[in-house]
Amino acid sequence: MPKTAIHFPAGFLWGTATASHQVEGGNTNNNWYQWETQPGKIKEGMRSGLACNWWGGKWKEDLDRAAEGHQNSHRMSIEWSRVQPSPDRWDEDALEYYRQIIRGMVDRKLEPMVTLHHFTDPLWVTNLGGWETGAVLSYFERYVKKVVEALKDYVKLWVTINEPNVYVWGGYMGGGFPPGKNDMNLALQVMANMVRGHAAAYRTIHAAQPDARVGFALNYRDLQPARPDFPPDCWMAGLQAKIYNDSFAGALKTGKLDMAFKKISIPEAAGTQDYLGINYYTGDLVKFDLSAGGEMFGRRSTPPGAEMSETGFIAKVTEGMFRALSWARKFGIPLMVTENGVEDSDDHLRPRYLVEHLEQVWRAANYNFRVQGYYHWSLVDNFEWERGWTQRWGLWGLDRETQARIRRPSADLYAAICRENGLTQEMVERWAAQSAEKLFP
Ligand code: IFM
Repeated sequence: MPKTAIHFPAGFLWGTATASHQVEGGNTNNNWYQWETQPGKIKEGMRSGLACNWWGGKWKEDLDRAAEGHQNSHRMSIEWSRVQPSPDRWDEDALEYYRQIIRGMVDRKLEPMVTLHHFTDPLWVTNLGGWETGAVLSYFERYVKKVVEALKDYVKLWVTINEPNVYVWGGYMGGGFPPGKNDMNLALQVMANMVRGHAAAYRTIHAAQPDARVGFALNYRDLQPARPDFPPDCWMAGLQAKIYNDSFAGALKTGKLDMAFKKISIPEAAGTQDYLGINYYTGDLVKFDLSAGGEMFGRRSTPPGAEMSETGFIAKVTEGMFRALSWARKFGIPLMVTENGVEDSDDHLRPRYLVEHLEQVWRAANYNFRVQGYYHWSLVDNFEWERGWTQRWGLWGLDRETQARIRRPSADLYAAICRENGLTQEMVERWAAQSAEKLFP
């Protein structure tokens, strides 16, 4: 029987994604460093420490791996606390080092996608009240201006804020992120300030670089009713999706932040995204339950039968990727999968997770959804926030003692996919045999 293949549109961006605090090492001037020093905040008392030692130069060999793996883009983030260690000081050396890293990407033919805020705030920002007050906005705007002026010769693709919904849920609704508060009103304030911060960043970037492409990265969760023919489950799933998935992106379209219980008008945010970044990992079923007040009366659970990741953090819900991209069409702008991946130290699941999610992206592209790129999380194992080093997300493993990188089979599979700009039947049979029948029936 002749073998077959599926292909992505010409010019599709293939990359991996990383973030400053997770890979650089030695970040001691931000809210996460402070969080790590407090007992009980990070699993097993783990610390980011040297991380993947990118600040010590290891980015070079990791970017070599990305380029040798036929990727044509890389998503990284800038650490605000390095660039502006105190409100009145810019660290030009740090900026120059970021310029070097980004030039390193360009030299390796990796188009840089740069995130300006990925969960971490400088400690001085935290001490000013973080994103809880409007005071942060003018500082953020100045930081963005400084970075864009320094990097605009090399960077066109910008992500203003990574996963504002996770920052808010994690930090203000008991999710294990700093500042560890549980306060709905503060959560709303922070979300609104992040919308304002995004809007200010959008305008600042475009003023400095008119042809920039600016978006943010949304953590999209596929929230489905547990009993699709039971209206209360449908309402609860819809309500949770409205708040978690729709609110931020909606505000950037309409200028209104709609958090279901409260609507905040932010007119300056309307029309401030050139593309929508989607970080898609997993989904939940939502069941109406009067005893689940903490979950807004919609108890979330793992879809029955879904394959679970190593530590039970991710349920493999591949159709959720298609649903995410389908949902995103309503914004009428191009789409990027800015993150997707799974924690899996022995790579027993990652190859299947990867090919099956990519098939969903391919389906979307074939229905002419405007999806333009895919970034796998992540290039190499890195510091996974409150879960420390207990989860391994890399195409490459990391030995933290020696800083050696360990090639996982998925690194070879992803390289073959990027080179082909698609998936061939041979590839899937070789690296993800269990998915072969499903993808190529
Ligand atoms: O590691 C994180 C990343 O920082 C943000 N998105 C999800 C990833 C995996 O949990």
